[in-house]
Amino acid sequence: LQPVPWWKDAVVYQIYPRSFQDSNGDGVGDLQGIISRLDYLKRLGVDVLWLSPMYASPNDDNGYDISDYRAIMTEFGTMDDFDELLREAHARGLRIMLDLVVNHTSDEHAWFVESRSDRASEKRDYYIWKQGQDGQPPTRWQSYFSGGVWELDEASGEYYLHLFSRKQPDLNWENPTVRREVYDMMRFWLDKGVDGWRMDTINMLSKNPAYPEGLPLPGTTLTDGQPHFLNGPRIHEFLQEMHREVLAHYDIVTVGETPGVTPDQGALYSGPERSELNMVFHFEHVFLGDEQAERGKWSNPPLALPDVKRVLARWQTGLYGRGWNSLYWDNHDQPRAVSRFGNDRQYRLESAKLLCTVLLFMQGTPYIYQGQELGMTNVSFESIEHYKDIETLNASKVLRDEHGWDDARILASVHARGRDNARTPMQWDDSPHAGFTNATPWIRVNPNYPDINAQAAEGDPNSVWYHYRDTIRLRKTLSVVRDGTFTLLDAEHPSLFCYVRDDGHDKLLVVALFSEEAQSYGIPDEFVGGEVLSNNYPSGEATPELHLQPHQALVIRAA
Ligand code: TEU
Ligand code: CA
Repeated sequence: LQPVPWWKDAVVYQIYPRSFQDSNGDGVGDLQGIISRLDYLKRLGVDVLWLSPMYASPNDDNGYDISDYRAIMTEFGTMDDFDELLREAHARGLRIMLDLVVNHTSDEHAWFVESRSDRASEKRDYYIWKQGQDGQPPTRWQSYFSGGVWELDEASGEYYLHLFSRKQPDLNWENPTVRREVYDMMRFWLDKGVDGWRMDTINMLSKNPAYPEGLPLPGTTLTDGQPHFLNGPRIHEFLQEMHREVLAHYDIVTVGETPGVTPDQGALYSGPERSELNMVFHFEHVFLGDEQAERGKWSNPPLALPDVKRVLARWQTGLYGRGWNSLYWDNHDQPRAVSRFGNDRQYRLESAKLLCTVLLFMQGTPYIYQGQELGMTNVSFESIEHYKDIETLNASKVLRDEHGWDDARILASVHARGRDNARTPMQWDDSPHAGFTNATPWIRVNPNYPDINAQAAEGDPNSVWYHYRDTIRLRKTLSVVRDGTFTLLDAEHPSLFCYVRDDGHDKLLVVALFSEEAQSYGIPDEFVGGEVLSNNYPSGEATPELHLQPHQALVIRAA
């Protein structure tokens, strides 16, 4: 029987360094700021800290455009600061997971500068250069940041590919020298003692070599190229090579960010016998309905709980015994969980705790995003001028200029689904700028920080923070959460999310009411009279008929 790998019992906390804690008064978060908050993270009880990119970058996409993989971003500090952070984290029993961004680099990376300088450059093939035809780009694929994916380089008359911004040219993974450069860079960080990788857009590395045209997208001249660069023909070959060359030689954890995967594909990436990754992030729950919507996520189609339940249940059962799930509601690209899936007005506390319970009792490794443990909410800046995210700024121009949306409609979309919702500064206390900085922050703080901040939370036993701390502790005492089966109950119920975990010895029933209307619910006989292990309300017994309060979530152990 294989020993259980440590990451199956771990809880990961994602830090977006730019917005976590400023230590030197320039309004931008930094590594020394993270070091000053390690004790807070230790108290919360998390095990692994995933740092969003802290490498040298011009910050066109806030660090996801890397200009030197072996240097620290100037704003974040120095390599000595990083070494100190790693040492201080390890001294507290905390592991560090870095962000691997190797589908693309910054256009200011020395490799690209050389590649672009001359068609005969030996680094020309580090990137993807193609001739257009009749003055048109090779394909009309749409970029994730609006516009096309091919940028014309006047000097050579050739186009280079960028699935994201034009300052993020895609690396050419068909080139074995590129792959070797990446593996060397990974060893540089792993030899320092780094404990794992979150792998950015990792299922985009292998493109269909024919670069076929994509399917027309409504309301634009662009096409959907995703079928030709997601989960491409050589992706598993590349990941198995990365595993053989690098990953297999370290006791680390890996999670692939893989938009557009099904559970079956998830099993191919995360199956223990696959020698690829330990788990992946899918996006089916956070992008529900967006693909059918006219303007994608900006149309913000309404969420129906049965659809969310169906997706999560499919991943729980689809990977059971075949792979491993990551569990998340929130990250630096998504709106705040309590605003998207909960009720961030009169039931903010109850629904933030409910989301914690529903997430942490499923099978998989949970990922908590900075501020989620406080029930931080979306922000509603009154003007697009206060937004910083390239995805939002590019999209708002297209929505206005090509689709005629007025400012109010654009702002409503950005308020609901913009990535800056997750990037307003971490709210530490009720001092100016929420204790994030004593300067002007790079992005405005959410004005609700006087009520929602870590200092208030740690001073209030009824806070969301204590529910996260206690639920993390509780989950670790229950091996049924790691090993048990998952069975969804009442799949079609419009407002109740109920599931059972069972490992043959222990059985748990999770009941969560995603509604502000009180509701009754009859529980299976085996749970009647059982111990209530977790409850986000002061009272609630395991009676045959539960009388649930708005956004109440309970965990009952079979008697
Ligand atoms: O995101 C990959 C991705 O698919 C993005 O399009 C994201 O899902 C979308 O913007 C959500 O609206 C990764 C990083 O997480 C993101 O921050 C980067 O901007 C992107 O890759 C490019 O590196
Ligand atoms: Ca700083």
